[in-house]
Amino acid sequence: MTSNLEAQLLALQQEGEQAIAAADTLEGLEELRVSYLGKKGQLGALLRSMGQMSAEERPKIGAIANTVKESLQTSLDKQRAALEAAKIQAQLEAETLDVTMPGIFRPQGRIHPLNGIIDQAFDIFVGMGYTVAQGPEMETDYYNFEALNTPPDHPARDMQDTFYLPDGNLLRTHTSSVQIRYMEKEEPPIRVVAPGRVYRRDNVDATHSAVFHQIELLAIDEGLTFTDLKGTIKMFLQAMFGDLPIRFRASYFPFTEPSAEVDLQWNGRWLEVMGCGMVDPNVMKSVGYDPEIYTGFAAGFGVERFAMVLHQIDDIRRLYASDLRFLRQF
Ligand code: 2NL
Repeated sequence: MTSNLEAQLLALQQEGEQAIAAADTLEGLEELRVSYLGKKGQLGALLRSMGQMSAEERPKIGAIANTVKESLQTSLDKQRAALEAAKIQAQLEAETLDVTMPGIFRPQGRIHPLNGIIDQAFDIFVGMGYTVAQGPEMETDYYNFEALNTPPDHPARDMQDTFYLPDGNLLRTHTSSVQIRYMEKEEPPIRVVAPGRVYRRDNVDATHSAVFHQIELLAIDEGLTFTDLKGTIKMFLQAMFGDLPIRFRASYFPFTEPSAEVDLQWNGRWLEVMGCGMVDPNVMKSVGYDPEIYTGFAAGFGVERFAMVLHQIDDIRRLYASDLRFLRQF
């Protein structure tokens, strides 16, 4: 009876260990654990027959049963660790990236050089407290010329220079018209920049285009002087071009008095880069500002010219040709 039970226990151990070693999934292994060591498992079933055993046999069989149990448990733990490691290994292999595979081609867009200049100018002026304003490209004679103190016989109004539309409207020749509309709506103090497309009846060549881009700035306040204008322009040109010599040269515009042109010393040569001046009292009056209380300054520059100087572009037409070989350089 005793040796029979002992033999059965050892047989159970041998059979169990073989089954455990052969288990190839964690789920299968768990089923084996329940089957051998679980509450209603095979080891338990054998031990329940110990009840009929004599008092001297019981400890001996009990000790054997413990060894069997421990041995099976050790085998289960060992096999579980091996299966878990194999599972992780398989997962790692499945998730391996081949970094030598060719990538997916993602063509990258770029900022057009004209927009690059406009963005840069915005950053500088917004940093000085300016607001950006926009307005229509088709304008009335009033907003483009009359409100800007440009008399009817001024050469800029000539059919040769301006695109007139059949209905009497025109294509704006500068973005000053945007500034007039802005001043009509707002009260001083004013700090505004107006970027945009403008139109001139020029013959197209390497430096002229019938459509180009301009940025104008305007400041109106009590007590603004030509010194404020010079300081603002100097800050702006330094931020755009670096710390280069600049000079102001007396000039003339109908909408400013006094007026000046600004030159920049670039590669040892003086380049004309901007026009500017103190807002003419007549312009103040046309938007209903009292020129005895307010003064202001304004300036304008061509975006194409800045782009051509900064990027060494030799022909303005390259900026509109949509040639990818050109555009990919920026
Ligand atoms: C240039 C010169 C300039 C202005 C634009 C302006 C606007 C108002 C009142 C007075 Cl509302 N002036 N604008 C003044 C001086 C020069 O532009 O060379 N542009 C490309």
